[in-house]
Amino acid sequence: HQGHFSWEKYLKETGSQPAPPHCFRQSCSPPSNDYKIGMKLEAQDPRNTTSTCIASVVGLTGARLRLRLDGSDNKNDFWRLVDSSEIQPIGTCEKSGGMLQPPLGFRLNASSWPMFLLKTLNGAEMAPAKIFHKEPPSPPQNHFEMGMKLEAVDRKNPHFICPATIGEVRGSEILVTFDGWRGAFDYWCRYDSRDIFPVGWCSLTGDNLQPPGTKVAIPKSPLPAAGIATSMMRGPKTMLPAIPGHRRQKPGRKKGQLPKALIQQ
Ligand code: MLY
Repeated sequence: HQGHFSWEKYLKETGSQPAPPHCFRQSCSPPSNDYKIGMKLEAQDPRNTTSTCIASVVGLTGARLRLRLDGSDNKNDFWRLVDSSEIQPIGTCEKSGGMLQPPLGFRLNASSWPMFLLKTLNGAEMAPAKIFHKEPPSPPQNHFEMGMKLEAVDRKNPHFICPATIGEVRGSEILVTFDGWRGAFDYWCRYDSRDIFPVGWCSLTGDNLQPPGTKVAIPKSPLPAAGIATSMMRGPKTMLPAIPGHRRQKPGRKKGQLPKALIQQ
């Protein structure tokens, strides 16, 4: 459910533009999610990306799967789009001559892996090949511009997708900033990251879009006729004061001030 957040109203209020869909490495109509809880598949271990592991679907959210590696704990769940290249049907690894690996932090002795694998796959419901989708191609170049709005995964809380703004563009990299939050969740990523989506994505997939935070005032639309008075009232989130190549936030801190990472957001 979308709460009561409306992009239409918010874009008007903030006088901002959504990043056009061709900026993103996402299909123009989101892929269908035909997975079921409990299905098993092969996934790259996010903590050890050279390993292919067995994962179970433990949740479904829009076009994403909440995955847990078999033999791992429940504290390291991760989320993947149904058209991620990091998931594949069971049997794919073996076909290409590879071997399924225990996850990093396998809870049993490494010597019990072959038996564990046998048992975990015995009688398991394997996700059928037809419900996997091909990953969309990367756009040929970075079309993002500072100030454009988007929906982005909060990488510190990856179950959340939130309203965000492009804070800076540098070559193939973009700074994703989270609207209404002070900056602790912001990150740099490539323009073709799978963690960013066009405005309206969550409402198409039925995923839950978080409302903007309330820590930083939402800058009101600078009325064209209002001139200097409104430009002085603008908050730190407007597009004007940002200078390319400069950090939006001061990197240093004063004595006695908590490190940014420790401030409760
Ligand atoms: N610190 C908060 C979580 C904040 C999530 C911020 N995202 C949505 C940008 C908490 O632990 O509740």
